Amino acid sequence: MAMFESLTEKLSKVFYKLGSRGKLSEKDVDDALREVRLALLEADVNFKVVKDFVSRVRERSVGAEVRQSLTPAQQIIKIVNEELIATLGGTQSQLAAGGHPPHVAMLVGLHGGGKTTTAAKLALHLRHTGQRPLLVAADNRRPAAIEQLVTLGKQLDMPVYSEAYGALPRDICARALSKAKELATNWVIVDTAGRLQIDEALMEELAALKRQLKPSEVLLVVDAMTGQDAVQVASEFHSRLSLTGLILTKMDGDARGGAALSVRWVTGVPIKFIGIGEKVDAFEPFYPDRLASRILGMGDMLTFIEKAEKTFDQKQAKELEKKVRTATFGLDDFLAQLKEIRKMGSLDQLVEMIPGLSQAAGQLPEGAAEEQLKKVEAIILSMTPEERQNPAIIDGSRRRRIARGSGLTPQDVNQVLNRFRQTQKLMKMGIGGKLPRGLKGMFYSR
Ligand SMILES: Nc1nc2c(ncn2[C@@H]2O[C@H](COP(=O)(O)OP(=O)(O)O)[C@@H](O)[C@H]2O)c(=O)[nH]1
Ligand SMILES: [Mg+2]
Repeated sequence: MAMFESLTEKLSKVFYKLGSRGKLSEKDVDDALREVRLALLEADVNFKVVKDFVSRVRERSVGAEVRQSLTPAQQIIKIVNEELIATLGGTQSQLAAGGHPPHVAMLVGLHGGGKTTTAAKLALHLRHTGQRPLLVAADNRRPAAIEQLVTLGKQLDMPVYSEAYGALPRDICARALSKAKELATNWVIVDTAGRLQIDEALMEELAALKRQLKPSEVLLVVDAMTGQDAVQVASEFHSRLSLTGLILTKMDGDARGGAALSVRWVTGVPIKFIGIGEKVDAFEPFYPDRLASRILGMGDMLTFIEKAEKTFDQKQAKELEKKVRTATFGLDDFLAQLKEIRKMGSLDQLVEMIPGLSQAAGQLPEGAAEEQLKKVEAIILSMTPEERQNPAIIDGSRRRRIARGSGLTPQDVNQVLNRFRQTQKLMKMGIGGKLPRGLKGMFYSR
């Protein structure tokens, strides 16, 4: 989405800078958050939203949320992502079909925001999900408005209820509901009149229609290109009509995106759909998490964070802890852990992302970590199960045999054994932490 390009670029720079550091001081976090704040303001995000957002992220970043499976920079990215999702509404918000059918969705909004186009898009979306919608042309202010909806209906082979220019919206709507029953459609989508600006007469007309139609959805169609104006418009419509949802149109445009990032937080009304083009199929349900990851521009990193947490934090950490406690953690386990890690991707890439390892990795030539891992693996594989479980029995002759078997030297075997013992000791003392740190001990002396 062109809309967030510049914001994404700025945020990426901030995180890149953070990522190049090992440990983060409070000042590092503050500096980064200052830049995040500026980037959001430049993207035209509402200043209150920015203030709230930054303070939530700061609080969590300096708080006690220590996760050993992530680097400090990754932890901040994770927090920013989660708070971005929260700002955008948390979970996906679906259409509500309350009461008996036909369910009514009333589309309201300013002139030119995309109501008529969106009515057709929504009808098509509903049909794709197995519903039977009827479109209603209740915008009686211009003959062209009725004609526009009728034409779209023909294009989509979708029923449209319309009357001659001049009929009153309330009469049109009353007769449209009978028509819906006659056609056995289960949704009625009402395209209402707009104005260039909010005015009292419009609000009264819409409020009266709402009382009459008892819609399960009152959806404000608002142009995301209008920035902070969109937020203002949404607040006013919501205070008069108690909106149930927002549809942001023209998200394909190259505005700065501030409206999209502010409107939910300011109004409390969920964004339900977005329009991403002029064509009738350029329309999607709104997913806060997808937009957040698009804005952050680091889908891969977020996937990694999720995977790493799942792998290390839960299952593995528990098993390891148990083994360490009962002192049965052997080289076999170590090998299994190494293999588990490899499943997640190329080792060099992973090492970059693993806490503690990332700094060390920076000092190594490319491929060195992979090389090291192969050595460790070869050595452990050349041991007997007994040796793996109890490395203390490995004497000089066993060491030479293992070296021959792995094609390496007895010194290499010693190195691996020493580091394993160090790791084991640290783990028993409870300061080695979870696997990634233990792994660090295997590769690099401290
Ligand atoms: N690029 C783009 N154009 C849109 C989108 N939604 C509506 N439009 C255009 O916006 C203009 C106004 O739309 P219309 O449905 O007539 O607005 P209404 O006055 O609120 O009924 C039309 O030219 C539409 O093609 C969208 O998501 N993306
Ligand atoms: Mg219209």
